Amino acid sequence: MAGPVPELEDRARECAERLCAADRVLLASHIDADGLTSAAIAAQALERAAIPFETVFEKQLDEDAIAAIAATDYDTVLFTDFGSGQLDVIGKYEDAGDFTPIIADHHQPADRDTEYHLNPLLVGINGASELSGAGASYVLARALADVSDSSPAAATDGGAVADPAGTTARADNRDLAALAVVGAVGDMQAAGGELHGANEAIVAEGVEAGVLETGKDLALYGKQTRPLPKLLEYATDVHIPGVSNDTNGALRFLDGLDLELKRDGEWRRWADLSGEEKQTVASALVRKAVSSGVPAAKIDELVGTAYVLSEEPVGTELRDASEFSTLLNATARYERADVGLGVCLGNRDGALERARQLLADHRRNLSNGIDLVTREGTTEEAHVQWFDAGDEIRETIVGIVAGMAMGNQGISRSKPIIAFAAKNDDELKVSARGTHSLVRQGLDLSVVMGEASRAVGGDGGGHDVAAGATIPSEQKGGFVKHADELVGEQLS
Ligand SMILES: [Mn+2]
Repeated sequence: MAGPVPELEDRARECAERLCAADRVLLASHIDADGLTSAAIAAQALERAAIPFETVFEKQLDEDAIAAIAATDYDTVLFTDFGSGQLDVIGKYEDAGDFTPIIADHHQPADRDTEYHLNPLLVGINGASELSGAGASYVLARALADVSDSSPAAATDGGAVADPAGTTARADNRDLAALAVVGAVGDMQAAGGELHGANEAIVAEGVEAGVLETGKDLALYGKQTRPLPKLLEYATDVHIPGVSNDTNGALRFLDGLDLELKRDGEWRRWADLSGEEKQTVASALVRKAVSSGVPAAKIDELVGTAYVLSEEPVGTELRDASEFSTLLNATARYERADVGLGVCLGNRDGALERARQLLADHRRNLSNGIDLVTREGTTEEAHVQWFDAGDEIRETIVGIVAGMAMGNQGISRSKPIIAFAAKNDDELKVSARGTHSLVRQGLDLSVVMGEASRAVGGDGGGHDVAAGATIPSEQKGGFVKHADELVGEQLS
């Protein structure tokens, strides 16, 4: 049976055969939306193949985490959404006979290889935009269904099935494509509005299996769960004057459309609208953008490909890949991987309620953080501005807060913003955010964070527009000075 990504087929089969030969498997995965969906896909595939397993999650697969894994009784360890970049360390334990690693990852491999290694970068597929960790895990899951003989329908080749999402899709694990798409979307691989490359092949399998629907739709976040006015008000990727960030403006815009906005006293949501009603809103929104002078290229971004999980109830986060991944990230950010995994595995009562609570808490934390930064303001240097949140804002969200606060009263968008938060007793977490306009002028925060942190005995990196570092607490002043100089050189 051909898998969704032919280039990875041989590797996937070798990994799957090795898993089938194991008495039991330790499944280790990263804690984020992609890592959680990777684990959920692998867990279901192992279970269906009747391979006993246990799951552990790590925020970072560092030396200590790998040592702890090696110290368990497991002889076979399946790493998902990490492992490739840590092969130098993992390899030492492999050499010592502690365990056999099997890796399904999409990050840059370290300078060492291993026998059971499934990674798009090894076969010329882009791991940042064409296949996620969940995608790699899905490729493995498909191969596992194929090689494991405990799956009764694996011997048939599909054929005529009345219920496409039924037993055949389960038997060959194609139903897991929906989670693979949530992982890819969570890893920002749908940048530009849609998924590409190997991801597209996975989407096609999900559609065929009856678990996914795709189509052009408004590219706003919250189509399933947000009341219509909030959907428009909170959508700020494409700024539409008089609607975005404008409570009354969004209401006035909708009022002018001659649309049934409420039903039974409740605001309707995008997902509740008929095709015709959606068309009415979308056209009016585009007209409003045009008349407000929004550039054509930005207006194009208002429409994108929506990935709908067709088996999930309408009006829930789980039905929209983007909302689903946001929910998972909220569980990950507060180190509740158990909750995120539970949601992925279909726990619709306890886990889903808990995840919603974590997301609500997360939003409140963000909004409190933004209020705090806006109230206290930033310290301006020649080329950067900064603030120290101490332990008032969690280090896991301080970067998002910094980015969202930019442009608020007193917080300039013409200088990058650097945020400090306590990481532990002697280290600070540093998060830096810029704007796309500053990047066009030469800003590269990945270089700034890397060089300035290493100059004071820390380490860091990231992307041009958003980057981070960890530094010794007493080095804050020196770090700011270095960063300010570096940004000055980049923008000169
Ligand atoms: Mn990933």
